[in-house]
Amino acid sequence: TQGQVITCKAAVAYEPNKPLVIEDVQVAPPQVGEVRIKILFTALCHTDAYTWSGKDPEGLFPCILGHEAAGVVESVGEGVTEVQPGDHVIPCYQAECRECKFCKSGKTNLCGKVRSATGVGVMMNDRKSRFSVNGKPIYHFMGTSTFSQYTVVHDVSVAKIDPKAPLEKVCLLGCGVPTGLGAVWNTAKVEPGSNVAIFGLGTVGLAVAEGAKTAGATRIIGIDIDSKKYETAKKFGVNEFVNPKDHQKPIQEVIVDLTDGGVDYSFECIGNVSVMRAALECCHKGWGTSVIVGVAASGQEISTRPFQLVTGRVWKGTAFGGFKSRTQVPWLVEKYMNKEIKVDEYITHSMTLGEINKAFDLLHDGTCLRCVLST
Ligand code: NAD
Ligand code: AHE
Ligand code: ZN
Repeated sequence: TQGQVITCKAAVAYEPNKPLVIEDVQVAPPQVGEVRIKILFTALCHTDAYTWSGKDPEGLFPCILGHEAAGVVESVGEGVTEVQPGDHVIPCYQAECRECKFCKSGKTNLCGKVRSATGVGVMMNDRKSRFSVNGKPIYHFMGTSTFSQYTVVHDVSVAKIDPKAPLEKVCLLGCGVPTGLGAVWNTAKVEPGSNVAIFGLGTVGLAVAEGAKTAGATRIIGIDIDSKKYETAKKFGVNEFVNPKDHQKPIQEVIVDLTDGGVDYSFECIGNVSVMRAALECCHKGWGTSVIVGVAASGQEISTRPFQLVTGRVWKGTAFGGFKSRTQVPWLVEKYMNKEIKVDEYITHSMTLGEINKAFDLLHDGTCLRCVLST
């Protein structure tokens, strides 16, 4: 198949919110600096649903969504040196080129090399898509497009992993789990003995809890409007639970009262701007730090009294938990293999690519954390 167009099945999003269509898609060979991957497993993340909803200003249609996956390299384009056919890999929506201003800064995991292309659904080389259906181009998504049996990505967006790792599990290390762990370890840098509040107990919030527990946090307060979330959350380290619906007072006041003035760290893992405000305002005066992890829709804005920051609270955000993707995803895979981090526990459902619309329905059902599709 090397050097040839591959025809395979992919789930195409033609329009916002219209059911995805399983199509025969043509996948062009990888060009210079590109890698064609046979995707074996892909999970669904809330961000896929967000873009599909039409609220993402970077959402383009028709496109192939999906960004949390694992597979095997099928072929590589000219100049690709770090992976070869047969390598087991995880596509990384957050690239790492190790050469750009961002990568060299030592201050961020964001990479500037291919972002201008991945934000508009094309490849860097020729600003074109490698996907088409009957000659009509289909946009890429987040530089990954994993809801497809084959995809083409930039070489700076591929992490080569241990071939012994179970791909049906470690696909989760492409987004949600690292994001939560890294928000705690890299972005907030939670110290032992800290009090932590986590808003939203989906996969990302639970991974924050796991990260906080391993960082030695004492009180790990989970906040969710669905009280059923507490049972599962306990297994990830949440040791107190608050449902905002059980209280008359604003949730930030409830947390401040519970914690003698506020928490040391809070995390917003929902994508709701009024909760982002509450998450900041439940932080302790003088040092409390709030990390925004949730993705909010186009047009949404955050607000608070500047006095909140003047009096020492800190507002931050995180993308992929601050992890350097190509370097650290393989390290996270090793941590999983050594049983130092959970992955299996986040997988509540398994289906096939053909059942993807059913899997999206599940995403809005409180019982689903991650649904893994075999392609
Ligand atoms: P999810 O839908 O599984 O979890 C959200 C949780 O929030 C649910 O348990 C829900 O009951 C709860 N919730 C909803 N409204 C609430 C409210 N007002 N108060 C309290 N709880 C509320 O989603 P997920 O997959 O865990 O993703 C969470 C967010 O993180 C999404 O916005 C996603 O797009 C974003 N995300 C960001 C990054 C990043 O790199 N920054 C990476 C992955 C995901
Ligand atoms: N296109 C969206 C932005 C979405 C967003 O913030 N994405 C996160 C990852 S979410 C993964 O589930 C991210 O990494 N952002 C950094 C980046 O460079 O995109 C919008 O709203 O514009
Ligand atoms: Zn995601």
